Amino acid sequence: MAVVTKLPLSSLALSFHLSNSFYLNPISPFSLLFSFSFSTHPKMDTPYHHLHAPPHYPPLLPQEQPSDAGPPASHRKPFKGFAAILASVIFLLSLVALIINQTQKPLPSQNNIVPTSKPTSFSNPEPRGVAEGVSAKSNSHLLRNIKGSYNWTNAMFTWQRTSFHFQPEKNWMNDPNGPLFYKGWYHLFYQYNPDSAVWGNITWGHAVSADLIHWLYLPIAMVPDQWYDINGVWTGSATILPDGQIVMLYTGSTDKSVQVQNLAYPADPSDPLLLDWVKYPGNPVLVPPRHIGPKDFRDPTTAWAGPDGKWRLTIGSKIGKTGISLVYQTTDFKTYELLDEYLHAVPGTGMWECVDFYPVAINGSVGLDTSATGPGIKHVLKASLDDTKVDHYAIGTYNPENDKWTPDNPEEDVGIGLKWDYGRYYASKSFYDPYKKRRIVWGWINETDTESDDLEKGWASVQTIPRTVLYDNKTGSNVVQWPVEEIESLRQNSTVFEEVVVEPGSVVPLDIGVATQLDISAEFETELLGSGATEEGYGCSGGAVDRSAMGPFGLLVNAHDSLSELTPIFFRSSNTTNGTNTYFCTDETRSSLAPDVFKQVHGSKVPVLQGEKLSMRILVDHSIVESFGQGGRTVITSRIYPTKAIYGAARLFLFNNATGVNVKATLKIWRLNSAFIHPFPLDQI
Ligand code: DQQ
Repeated sequence: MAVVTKLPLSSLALSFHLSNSFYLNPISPFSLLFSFSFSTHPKMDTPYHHLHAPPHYPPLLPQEQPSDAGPPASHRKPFKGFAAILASVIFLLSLVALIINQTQKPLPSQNNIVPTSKPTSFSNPEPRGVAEGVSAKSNSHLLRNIKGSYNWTNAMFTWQRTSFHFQPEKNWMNDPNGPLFYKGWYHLFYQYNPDSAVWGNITWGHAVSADLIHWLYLPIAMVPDQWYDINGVWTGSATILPDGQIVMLYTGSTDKSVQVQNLAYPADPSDPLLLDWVKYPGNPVLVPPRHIGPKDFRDPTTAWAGPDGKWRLTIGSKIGKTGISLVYQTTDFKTYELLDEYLHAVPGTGMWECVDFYPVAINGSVGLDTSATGPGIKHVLKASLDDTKVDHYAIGTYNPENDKWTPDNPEEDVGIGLKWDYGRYYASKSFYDPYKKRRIVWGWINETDTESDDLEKGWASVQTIPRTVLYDNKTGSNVVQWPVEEIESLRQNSTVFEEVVVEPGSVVPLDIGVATQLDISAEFETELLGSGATEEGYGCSGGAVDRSAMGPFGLLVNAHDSLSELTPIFFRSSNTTNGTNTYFCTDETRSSLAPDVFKQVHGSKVPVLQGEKLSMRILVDHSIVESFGQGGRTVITSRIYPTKAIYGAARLFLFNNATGVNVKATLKIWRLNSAFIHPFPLDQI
């Protein structure tokens, strides 16, 4: 077991900590002490030479008000109350000063009113694609109130690029499109602007991989060159017919910006690289039905075969504020019949983009082909909500007789219950991998910086690590997502830390050297120090600094040694009158000193079953952090923009901000190699 020693703080730090601790945690004796790991005794699978006595680290204390995630903390703390009163007084004084100031100026006459000027800090705050009715860079409303911009350096921008995630060499990318496995290659297509780092002129970028990790860029597969897609070759899906033929259906934005569905197929099916694509001369094969808005009809799914042998596919739309999923039947993918009934509809959820619909086995560790039905199978319905830019899903039952799907739990229906990923993630798409008999899902990690910063750095967006998806037969209420096993081929030397005790209010460095490319597997046990009294209402919303008896605790990734920049990934439990609730969260509020990036607290409740230890897996790849709680029941992706915790200055820590538990952490941390992601050497074949 690691030795953890408590030492008194230096006098300056002591007064700071004591005063805050008094307000934050009047009862905990531990808040008066400062703990640090004197020696964390890592066990090394490979030799490791940099173990040294760590410097002192103060506990994490509040700095700024984080944003919303999960239920709000119900306990108002004296410090917060005092701060609120102080803020109100300052506000009232400012108001009085403003009124006095205004009364000294002449009032503008009615026809002399000067329009309020927009904040000038961003050269181009309006995201592209909104006018077209599709998502694009969707954070401008979040950034609207942020003042100031940061002096980014090329070194900072360069560091942000990932080493084992898929991203194009340059320019803008959004949704993953038509993933498939064909003649030994995994194909990924993606929404891509070949001309700029902002959304527009959308084509289908194309890359192939033999293992889903190392990628080779191929020439653009489809460009907007027909009246029916001249405003963009938008999102679509592949269906592989039983005879091996590939059918690609995609949305085209026409010369009049009407959304239609088009058919394309490989020009040479014997080409494993599927380099050339032919657009069906009879396109479009589907136009918006009369009751559907011309800009509310997009993103056809992979088709599945029904018991009558006909193919079905579903397309997202909306009627008023109700998100819907239209169902079409076809035998040849050229002519279609629209069914009267929707696959499903949920009031209040708005436009459904990028619908995904597929079966999952109730008992089993393999994925299912999209057409599988029968006993022992449930169906996942996923919609990307245009209004909120969040991917939601629900598990339910599909009736192939009437092509309707019913959620298992109507209170957790699509768009009002589970999120596919609680972080920065959108427009996901799955496919069945017949080679390894698994279902794999891709998602788009979008940026939270400004468009002008994207233009400056010359690229925008990253795809997640492909994840396998399985029904969670332990809980019966969610899926589990897990990075594809091939990611393990990047693992280099690992360091093991066993049973490191992290006491309340402490931050413990994990001396693994540079911490920018990591695969972290961590388990946590807690030892109650007090009575374990019930506390209602704690979630993720207060972030990593909102202390309560049983949390938060976890890891600080991409953390600077001074703790001026850090990204906590943590659990927070509380004993409520209904049992123990556990939340899995990330807190981006201190991830960057730059003011012009949007930073949020993300997370949700995570099911923890009797006898299970709390566990998390984290993939750190420079500015992307993918976190999997309890075996992937709750997943959170972050795109962060550190300014100091980069290159050799990015470090890893354990922290425990709980006031009433000791935390015992056991970790295995692998350094990950970079993936090989380069243009395909087409001139050599
Ligand atoms: N992105 C595509 C649309 C889709 C949206 C356009 C989702 O087809 O609805 O780039 O991000």
